[in-house]
Amino acid sequence: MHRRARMLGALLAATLFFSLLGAAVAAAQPPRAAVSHGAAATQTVQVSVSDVFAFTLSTNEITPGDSVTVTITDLGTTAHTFTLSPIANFAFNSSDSTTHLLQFFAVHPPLVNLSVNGTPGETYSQTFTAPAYGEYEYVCLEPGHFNAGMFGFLGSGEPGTGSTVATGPGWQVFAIVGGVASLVILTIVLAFVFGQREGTKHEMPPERLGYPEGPRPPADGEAPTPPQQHG
Ligand SMILES: [Cu+2]
Repeated sequence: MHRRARMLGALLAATLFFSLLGAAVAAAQPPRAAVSHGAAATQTVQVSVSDVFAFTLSTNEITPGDSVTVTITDLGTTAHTFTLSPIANFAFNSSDSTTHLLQFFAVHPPLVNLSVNGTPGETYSQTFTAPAYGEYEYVCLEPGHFNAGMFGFLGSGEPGTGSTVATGPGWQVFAIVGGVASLVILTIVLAFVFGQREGTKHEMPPERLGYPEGPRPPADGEAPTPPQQHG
């Protein structure tokens, strides 16, 4: 029994290990360094939105002058926009209405304005030239979303503040791989445990067969002592 408990413990530890592996590998992904030589450097910023009032970005920093392609992906069924202000170091008032924001952008055309309409998996892209040093606010222009907290800052030449940044471009993939590995190991563990239980049903204790009980196995032992044959 102790040996089984130890094996079970080891397998559960392995399950935990693989669960954490996904997160660890994702965390180990180095942030994509901005290529700063020449004027034609390109960068990508992946933005994901879902059914909550929040943006998740692949990075919160771009390099002034770079050609930046922003891609928005809707992971949920809610319509959103990713609308990037062209004014450096300017923040909307948290009480500003969506109408106020629309009026602002009518006067100051956004650097990026992408919309998703709530179809899971839909993706759109727009390329722009990263502006001068500073922080640029991005907001969602769906009514009420900004006031619900759907905004953040993309930094040009510096990290933006108030951004939710995913650790590495493929972190979802690593999380899925870790999850699948955990399920496989959990299945093996359960099969092992129930297999052992099933096995005990077919073991008839020696005393029930009329044989004298054999010598007790060592306290730590697993293997049953085979009944001794008489006659
Ligand atoms: Cu929104």
